[in-house]
Amino acid sequence: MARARYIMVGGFLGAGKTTAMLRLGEHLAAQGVRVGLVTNDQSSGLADTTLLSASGFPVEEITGGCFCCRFTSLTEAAERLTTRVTPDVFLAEPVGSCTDLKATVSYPLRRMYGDNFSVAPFSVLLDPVRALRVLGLEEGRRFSDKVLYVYGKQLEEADVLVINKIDTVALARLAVLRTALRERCPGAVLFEISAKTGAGLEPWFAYILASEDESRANLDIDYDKYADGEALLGWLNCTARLSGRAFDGNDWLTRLVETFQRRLRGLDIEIAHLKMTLTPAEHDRDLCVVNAVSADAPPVSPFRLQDVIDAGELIINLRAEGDPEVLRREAIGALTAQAANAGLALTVEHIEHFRPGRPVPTHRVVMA
Ligand SMILES: Nc1nc2c(ncn2[C@@H]2O[C@H](COP(=O)(O)OP(=O)(O)O)[C@@H](O)[C@H]2O)c(=O)[nH]1
Ligand SMILES: [Mg+2]
Repeated sequence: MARARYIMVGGFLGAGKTTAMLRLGEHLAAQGVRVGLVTNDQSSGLADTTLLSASGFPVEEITGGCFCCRFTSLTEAAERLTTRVTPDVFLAEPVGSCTDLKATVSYPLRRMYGDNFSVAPFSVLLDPVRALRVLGLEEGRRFSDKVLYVYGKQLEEADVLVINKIDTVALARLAVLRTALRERCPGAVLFEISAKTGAGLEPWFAYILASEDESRANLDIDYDKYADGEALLGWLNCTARLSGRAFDGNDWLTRLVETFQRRLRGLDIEIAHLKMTLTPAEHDRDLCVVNAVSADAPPVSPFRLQDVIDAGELIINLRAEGDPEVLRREAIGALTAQAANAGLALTVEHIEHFRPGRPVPTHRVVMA
C-alpha cells in the first residue's frame, strides 16, 4: 500500500492553522485526494473540530495533551481515520503553544512509522501583526518574555515559515517582516499567503506536497523555560446551550466576543486566541464562527449562520495570558450578561479552565 502523506501545520495560537488546513483540504479534495484531519488541544470541546467537521471533512480530535506528549493517540487517530476513509493525506494541527515538534513528532513518525507515512517538512504559520510586535519591530500589546521564548522557538524550528494574513498588512510592513525573518531564520523556506483570500497558497501547497522532511540538528531548547512559558497562558473551554426566542446568532456571537474582549482589556490581559462557534440545534452544517486574535483586534467572523435561530450550541475556546480563574469568571460574566440582553435561557454544559501542564514528550529523537 502506498504511504500516506503526513503534513503538520504549526504556528502560534491564532496564526491561521485551521483556516490554512481547510484550504489545503479543499485543494486536495478537489483533485480527488482523500484527506483526514487531526486536531489537538489540551482539553475537549474544540471550536476547530466543529468548524472542520461542518466543512465535511473527517476529523479526529486528540484531547488532554499535545501531539508530542500523546504521540500514541496521534498514531491511533491516524488508524481510526484510515478505517473510516483511508486518507492519502493526513493534515495535523498541533496545539499553538507547542514547539520542538520535529524532534517529538516528525522524527519519531519517520523512524517508527516510516513504512506508513511520508512526512512533509514542518510549516510554521505566523500572523504578521503579531510577529511584528513579537520581534520588536512595531509597538503594541505583547506577551511576557517566557511566552515569547516559546514563540521564538517555534520560528527557529520551522523548515517552512509561512507569513499568513498578508491581506491584513501593507506591502512596506510585510517587507520589514520578511527581512527580519530571513535574518533570524536563514535556514527556513519562506512563503507569504492569505488563507482567507487564497493569495500565495499554490506555491506553498506544491512545496509541502512534494518535499520530504529533512533531518536537522535538534532545537536547542530549555524545557523548564518552555514549560514556564506555556503555563503563563490560561486556557478556558466552555460549551453551553442557548434557547428562547428567535435571535440573530451572528450578531449575538460577535457582541459576546466584543464584551469578553472589553472585560479582558480592562484587566490588561492579552488574548492569544479567542474563538467561538454557534451551531443551531437542527442544522449540523450551518454555523457561525467568531474569532479574536488579540484583546484589541476587531473580531472577525469567517463563517456566518444563514438564518435567525431560536436554539443553539455555543463553544468558547480562549487562550490568554492570565489567571485561568479570572478567565472563567469573566467568561461567565460576559456570557450571562449577553444571554440576558437577548432574553435567552443559558445552560452551561461543560467548563474547564487551567494552565497547560509541563510538556513531557513520549519520544524525542535526537539528531546530531
Ligand atoms: N484576514 C485574514 N484572517 C485570517 C487569515 N487566516 C486566518 N484568519 C483568521 O485568523 C483567525 C485565527 O485563525 P485560525 O485558523 O483559527 O488560527 P489557528 O489558531 O492558528 O488555527 C480567524 O479569525 C481566521 O478567520 C488570513 O489569511 N487573513
Ligand atoms: Mg486552530
